[in-house]
Amino acid sequence: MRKIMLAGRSGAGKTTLTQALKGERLVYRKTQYVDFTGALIDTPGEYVETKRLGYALALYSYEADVVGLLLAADEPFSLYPPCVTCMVNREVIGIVTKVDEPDGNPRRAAEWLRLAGCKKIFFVSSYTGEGIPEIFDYLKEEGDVLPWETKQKTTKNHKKVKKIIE
Ligand SMILES: Nc1nc2c(ncn2[C@@H]2O[C@H](COP(=O)(O)OP(=O)(O)OP(=O)(O)O)[C@@H](O)[C@H]2O)c(=O)[nH]1
Ligand SMILES: [Mg+2]
Repeated sequence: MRKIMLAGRSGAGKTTLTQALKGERLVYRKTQYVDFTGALIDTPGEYVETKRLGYALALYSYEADVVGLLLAADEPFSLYPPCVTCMVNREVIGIVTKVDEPDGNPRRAAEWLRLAGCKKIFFVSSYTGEGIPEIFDYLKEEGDVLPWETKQKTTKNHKKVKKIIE
């Protein structure tokens, strides 16, 4: 699986998305540091919220193949400057999170991500699992077998996901 670094303001749903991708139980855990474990790089929201730390994010992106900019469907405004994706020389995708939120506006969030420079946008809910397979498909590398591509039982599938991610 290609390595993805997740960035977005605090509460955008980065850590929860990493848990959903790994098939783990969703537990709230404040991210306190840039977490490099496996194919998912989780970052604290403060890096997007603080100008100087934003530059550090651009440096951390060298560790990844893809950068995912997250914006929750219910965020009232975007923190991303126009065309900010040119700050990094990695593919940058937009991920609209919390699409299950009844008061959210996923289309508006997607538009803000497009203005930031994201060409490809995913719509996900870590709560319902919507959009998770599409992210896996996008990050899949030759030789990776995704859980739903086999007929094995769920527990074996979980092990398979862990193997691809870790
Ligand atoms: N409704 C809904 N809530 C979500 C979803 N994903 C995350 N949340 C909630 O949003 C809150 C913040 O989620 P986190 O994943 O911790 O956010 P984060 O981006 O990692 O935040 P920092 O670690 O502070 O940068 C938690 O209360 C989650 O339960 C989702 O898909 N739908
Ligand atoms: Mg977090």
